[in-house]
Amino acid sequence: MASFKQIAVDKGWEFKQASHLNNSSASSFLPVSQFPTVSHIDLLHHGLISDPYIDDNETKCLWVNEADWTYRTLEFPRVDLADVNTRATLVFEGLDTVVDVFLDGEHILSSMNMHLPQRVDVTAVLRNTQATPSLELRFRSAPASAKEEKSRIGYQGPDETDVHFGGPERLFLRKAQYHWGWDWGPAVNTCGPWKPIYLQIYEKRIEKLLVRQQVSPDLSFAIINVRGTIEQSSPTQEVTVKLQDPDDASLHVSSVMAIEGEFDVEITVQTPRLWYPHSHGDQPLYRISVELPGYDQKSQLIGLRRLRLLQHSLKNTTGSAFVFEINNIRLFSGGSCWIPGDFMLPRMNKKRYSDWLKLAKSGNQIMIRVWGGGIVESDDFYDICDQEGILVWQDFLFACGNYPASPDFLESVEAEAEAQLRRVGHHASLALWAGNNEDYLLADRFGWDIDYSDENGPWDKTNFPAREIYERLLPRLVTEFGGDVPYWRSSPYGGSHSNDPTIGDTHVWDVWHGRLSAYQDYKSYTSRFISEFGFESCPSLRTLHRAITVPSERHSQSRLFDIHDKGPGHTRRYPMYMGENFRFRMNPLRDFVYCTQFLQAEAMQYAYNCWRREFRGPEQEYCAGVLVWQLNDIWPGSSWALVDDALQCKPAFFITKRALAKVVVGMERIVTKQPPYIVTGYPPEKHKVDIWAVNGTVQALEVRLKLCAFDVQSGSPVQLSPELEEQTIQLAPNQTTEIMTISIPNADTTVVAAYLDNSETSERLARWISWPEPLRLLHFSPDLRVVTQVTDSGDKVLLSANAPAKGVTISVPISESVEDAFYGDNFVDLVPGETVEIEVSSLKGRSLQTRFLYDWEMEEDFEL
Ligand code: BMA
Repeated sequence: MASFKQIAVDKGWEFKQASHLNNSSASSFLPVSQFPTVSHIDLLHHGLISDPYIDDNETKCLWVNEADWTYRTLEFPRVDLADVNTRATLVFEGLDTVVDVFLDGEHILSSMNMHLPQRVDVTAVLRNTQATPSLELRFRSAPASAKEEKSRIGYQGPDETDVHFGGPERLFLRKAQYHWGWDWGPAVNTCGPWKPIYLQIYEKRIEKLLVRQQVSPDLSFAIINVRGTIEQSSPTQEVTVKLQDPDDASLHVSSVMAIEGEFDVEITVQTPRLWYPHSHGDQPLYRISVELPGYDQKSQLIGLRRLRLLQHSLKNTTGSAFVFEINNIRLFSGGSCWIPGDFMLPRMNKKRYSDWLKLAKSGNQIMIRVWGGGIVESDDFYDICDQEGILVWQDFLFACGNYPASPDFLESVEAEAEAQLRRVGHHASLALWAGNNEDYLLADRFGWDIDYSDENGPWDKTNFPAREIYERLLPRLVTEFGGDVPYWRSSPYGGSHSNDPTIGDTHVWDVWHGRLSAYQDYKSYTSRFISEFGFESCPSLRTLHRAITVPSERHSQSRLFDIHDKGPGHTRRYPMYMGENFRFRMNPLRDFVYCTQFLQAEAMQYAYNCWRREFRGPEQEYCAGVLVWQLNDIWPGSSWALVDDALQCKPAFFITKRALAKVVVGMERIVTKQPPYIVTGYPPEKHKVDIWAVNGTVQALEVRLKLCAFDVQSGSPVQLSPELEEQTIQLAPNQTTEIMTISIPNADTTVVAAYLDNSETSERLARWISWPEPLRLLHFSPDLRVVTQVTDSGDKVLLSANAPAKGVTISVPISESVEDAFYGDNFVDLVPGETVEIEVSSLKGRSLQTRFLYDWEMEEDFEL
C-alpha cells in the first residue's frame, strides 16, 4: 500500500530566451533566481533588464513581453514506481501562459490558460526512462499568441476599439488582463511557471473534495456537506471524515463507504460558533479532515456563517436594496478594491498579503473586492481574510472588454472557473462571485447587443457573445460548486442599465473621469452599493523619488512623472479640481504631493460619509456598501490608491478609516439662500449645518454630543446657542441617526467642531470639523502654529494648534531618513483648545515635520 507523496519539482531550474528579438545574453540557459518564477524576475536577477518599475524602463523592457522563453530542469526528482499500482502525476498549479511541456523529450501538455491548474499522468513516461528525465517548458510570447487567437476565433464586437487598456487581443487569451498594462501600471507581460510544480506519487487519492456549509435561519445549527471523489477507487472504499471545533476538540468522526469512488457526508453542528467579519465578532474556524486510510488525507478550514445578499424593496423610494447580511446582521460593507500585488506575481508572498490585508483591517475596512482584471488570488490571501474577518467580493477574470464565447474558449473558461470555485469556494470570507468587471458598462456605453429583458439567449451570435459566459455558464457553475455564495452578473450590474443607481451595484466615475463632476456632487451619485469610485493622488514623496531617479524630472509636469501616472487626463484633472477647491501649488514636488493627497482626501470624505449616512436602518438601506477604487498600488506611481506601493498610507486612507469607524459623527452644510438671480460669481449661502451620527454596533448607544465653533482666521470662539453646546443623544443600532440642523453664526468664516463621547465612560468616539467652502475663499491665521509633541514613550504624537488648521499631516522629513514612521491616523483638522493624539510606530527618536493647508503661504517672501 503506497501512501500519497507530493514532491516539489523546484530544483535545478534554468531559463533562456528562445526567440531572437534582441541580443540578450539569456540566449543560453542561466539559472533561475527563484521558483516558481517568470522571466522578468530572472532577467532582473541577472542584471539583463533594468527594473521596469523605475523611470522609463517600462518601454526598454517591452521586448521581454514579445519574446519566447524556455524553462527546464535537469534535476527532476527520482521516484520509485516499481509497484504496478503506483501512479505518478505531474501537477502544474499555474503556467503563464502559452506553453508546450516536454518530459524526457516527450510532449506531455499544451496549455494556454494561466488560471487553470493542469494534471498530467506521467507514470508511463517515468517508467520508460532509466536516466533522470528533463522537464522542459517551452513558452511562446503571450501578446503574439493572443493576436493569433484573435484571428482564429474572430472578434465579434462592433468595434475593436471598444476595449479599455491593452488591446483587443488580450480578450482572447486566458491570462491576467492587467499584464497588458492598465491605467495604474506598466505593461509587464510576464511568462513562466508562475505557480508551483510538483509530482504526486500515489495509489489512490482524494480528488474533488468540496466542503460547503449552511447555517439555519435562526442560527441554531449548521449543516456541513463534505463530498468528493477518489481517484483509482476500489468499488467500495472506506473514507473517514472528521470535524474539529475551533479549539481542535473532536466533534465528529464517521466512516463511510465511497461507492464507485464517490462519497457524500452531512454533519450537523448544533449551536455553531459563528464566523463574523471583524467588525461584528470573532473568526472561529472549524477543521474538516477526510482520510482514505493508508492512502491519502486532506483537510480544510471552514467558517460557519449565514450569508445572504438581500435585495428587498425600500421605503419611500424605487428600486431595491443590495445588502450583505451575515448571521442575520445587515452590514454596511465598507472597504476597497484590490488590484494584484505585483506584475511579477511569484514575488508575492504570505507576508506581503498579510501586510496589505491587516492594513485594510486597521482602516476599519470589512470588504475587499478582488478585481476581475487580475487573478483569483493565492490561497494565502483568502486564508488571511478568513483569519482577519475581511469579506471578499471576487470577480471572475474578465475586465473592460468584449470577450469571445467560441466553444473552445467557453470550455477553457469553464475548466478555469470550476477550478477556482473548488480552490477558494469554501472560504468563510467569500461573500460574492461577480461575472466580470465593467463588461456590461461597456456594452451600454458602446451600444453592443444588450437587451436586458432577454433572459434566454442564445447570445453567441450577437455582438456581445460573452453574455453566454456571464448569464449561463458562470451562474450554473456557482450553483453547482459555490455553496451559499451568491452570484452577480457583473460589477456593476442591475436595473434598467448596468449602472442603475436604484438596483444592484454601481461604479461611480462621473467624478474624476466621465463628466468631471465636482466631488461635492458625490451625493447625487448615491446608489444601493458603490463597488467602485475613486480619486487620484500622488504617492508619498519618498515613493516618487524611488520611481523617478533623475533629479531634474522630479516635478509634477515632467515626462517621468507622466509615465508614473497612467490615469488618463491627470494633467488637467488635478489642477482643475484643486483650483476649484483650494489655492494649490504644482511645484515643488513635495507641495504637489501634499496638494493632490489633500484633494483626494477631501473627495473621499464627501463620498464615504454621504454614502454611509444613507444606511438608515431596516428597509432604508439606501446605500449599503462602498468600495474605493483602489486599496493598493502595484508600483511606485500616482493612482487612485489609498496606500502607495511602499505601504505608506495616503491621507485618504485615514479619511476612510474614520468614515468606517464604529461610531461616526458627520456634518453637512446646506444651502440656505441662493445669490440674487441677477448677479453671477457669488456662491450660495450655507448658513446651516445638518448633524448626523452613525452607530455601527448592534446595540443602541447613548452619547453626549458636544459642539463648538471658531473663527477661521482669528481662532476666537464663536458663540453657538448655549443649549446646543452639549446634549445627550440616543443612537439606534446599526444605522444612521439624523440629530439636528443648526444655524452657524458668520458661516462663511466659522469652523464648527462636533464630538461624540460615550455617555457612560466619557470615551471620545468620534469628531468632525466642518469648514466653510470652497476652501479657496478662506484666510487662515497668519500666526497659525501647529505644535507636535512626541510622548516620552515614543509611541504617541500630540497635535494642537492656536487657530483652526486644516489637513495637518506629520512625517519624518525625507532629508532625515529614507523611511517614514507608521501612523495610526494622519491628516487631521485642528481647532484651538483641543489636543489630538496619534499613535506612531517605528519613529525611533527621529524628528517629525508638520504640514497643513496653505503652510506654503506662510513662507517669508510669499505673496498672494
Ligand atoms: C475602473 C476600474 C479599472 C480602472 C479604474 C480607474 O473602471 O475597473 O478598470 O483602473 O476604473 O480608471
